[in-house]
Amino acid sequence: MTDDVMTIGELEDLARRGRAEVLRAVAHAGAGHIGGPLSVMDLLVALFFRVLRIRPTEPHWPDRDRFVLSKGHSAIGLYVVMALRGFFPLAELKSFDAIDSRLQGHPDMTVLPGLDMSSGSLGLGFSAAIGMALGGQAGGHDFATFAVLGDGECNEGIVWEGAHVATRYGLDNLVAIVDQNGLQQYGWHGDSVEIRLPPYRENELADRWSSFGWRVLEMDGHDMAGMLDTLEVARYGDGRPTVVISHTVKGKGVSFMEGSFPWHSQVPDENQLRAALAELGETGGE
Ligand SMILES: Cc1ncc(C[n+]2csc(CCOP(=O)(O)OP(=O)(O)O)c2C)c(N)n1
Repeated sequence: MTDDVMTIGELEDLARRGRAEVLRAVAHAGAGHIGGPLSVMDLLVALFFRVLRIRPTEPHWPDRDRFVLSKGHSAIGLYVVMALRGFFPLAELKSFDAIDSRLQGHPDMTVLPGLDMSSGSLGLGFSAAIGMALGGQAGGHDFATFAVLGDGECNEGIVWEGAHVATRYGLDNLVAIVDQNGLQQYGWHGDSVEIRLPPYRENELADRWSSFGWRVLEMDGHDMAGMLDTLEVARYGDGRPTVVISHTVKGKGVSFMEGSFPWHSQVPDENQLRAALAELGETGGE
């Protein structure tokens, strides 16, 4: 929780600004991911500014809620929100992906305080989150553990091994949130290779998690007010772990990136960056 509770409008504005910072950082580094960080931006703002019990100036505070970005390739989205929240200076975003940076292309907990887990190999971050929730339960701690996964990530077998274990131990202190943006890096193609099919059909993900015994909630991952309501419910379990299916748009916020799988990890050139920033209402330079 922040000390001063921000309004919905202020949170929305932070997400808009966060998207612009993602684009600037990736363009500056000449590498990185865009589609996933943009789809998950509103959620990260909601979590870091309202939902998670954290202290940016005391990142190792033992009672903090644990957070794992299991879809670790969206690291730049997480770094931007952590910087906005005060974990480190915004200026450090310029070092994204440099060899000696704390802000690696995928999160590295050994160099950046505030990260509870390194991630990037899809599925593994979620397993670690389950371990944290188990530790919290065994130690009688009241912190919650949140893990954010991609819908493409849910193609990994280890996700379902974890889903099984979490219900076996009744981990109602665990919240998985699936950023269901309907695209992955490539995935199955439709009538041509330019058309990529969603990793899961409509309702399929919710049914799968439910069949593993999880409580399933759904939300619009771009509706800040609705998200805060849903995440508040998710935080307090009912004996079962909770999954929130967050319906989003890959590349959200920039018309020519939305729903376009090549923008998973494409780097904008100067003109594309200028156009994207203009769409986001950023008048400042690139
Ligand atoms: C085990 C593993 N296999 C493959 C990759 C390469 N990879 C990186 S991102 C990605 C697609 C992930 O899709 P999704 O989880 O839907 O992420 P989003 O659309 O939110 O970016 C893949 C296959 C990886 N990081 N880890």
